[in-house]
Amino acid sequence: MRIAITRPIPPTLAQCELTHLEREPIDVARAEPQHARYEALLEELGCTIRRLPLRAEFPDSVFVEDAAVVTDAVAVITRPGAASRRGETADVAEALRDYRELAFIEEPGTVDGGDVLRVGTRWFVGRSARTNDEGIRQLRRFIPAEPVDFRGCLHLKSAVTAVGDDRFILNPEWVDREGQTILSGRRDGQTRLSVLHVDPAEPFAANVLLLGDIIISGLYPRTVEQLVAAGLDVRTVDASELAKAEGGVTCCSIIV
Ligand code: CIR
Repeated sequence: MRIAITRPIPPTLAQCELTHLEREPIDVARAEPQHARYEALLEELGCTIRRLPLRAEFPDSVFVEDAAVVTDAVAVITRPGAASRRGETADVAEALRDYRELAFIEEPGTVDGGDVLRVGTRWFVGRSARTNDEGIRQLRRFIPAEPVDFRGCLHLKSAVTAVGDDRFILNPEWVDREGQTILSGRRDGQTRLSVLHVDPAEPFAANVLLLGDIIISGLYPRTVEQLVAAGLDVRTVDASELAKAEGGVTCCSIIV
């Protein structure tokens, strides 16, 4: 049985951090039922939802993924790169204590969970404005994550996520050839991973959540077609309001 840790959307969501997007109005009344349907889909795919308390003082707190990275052995509680988000980790740590030993990223290290990717047995960490070299050094004490550079988007998982144990989906505009070589395992004789590309008209479509089926935002129909054509089972959710806060489908849960 898997646990999915989630958190309600705060009424302050419109004051969220934004890096690559222009601020546009966010309709919290519309975001709430979208989030509820996302939780319902996680339940349908076998998860028990553990909902953390609503925290209006943290506008980005619905994006729980950034506060922790969970492996089979440990839960690494992050130190988020955005100062406004650092207080989000306390509730997440409290909940994860029930399932895993805890480890902590400490100052001056910063890591956002959105930068840490698992594909099968391999782990990657994106070097970003949120995840610094010291954070990566600390993370690697617990998780043998291979550093990957990217550009043009907030988190590594905005650019690439797993669609199977040996396959990932990528926006090639945001991860250069060197990064793609690391991901595919061609450099170190690692387990070879194969790659699908997002449709070029849907740059944000690489953020999918693999839970047996693949969960993807309904905003990306062309990429959905490609995933289906590749023989994958795909479930779409309406995540339009959270996308305006620079969040995708992986960000709203921590799967244990
Ligand atoms: C932020 O900038 O931190 C939030 N507005 C969005 C975080 C999305 N999280 C994720 O991709 N893991």
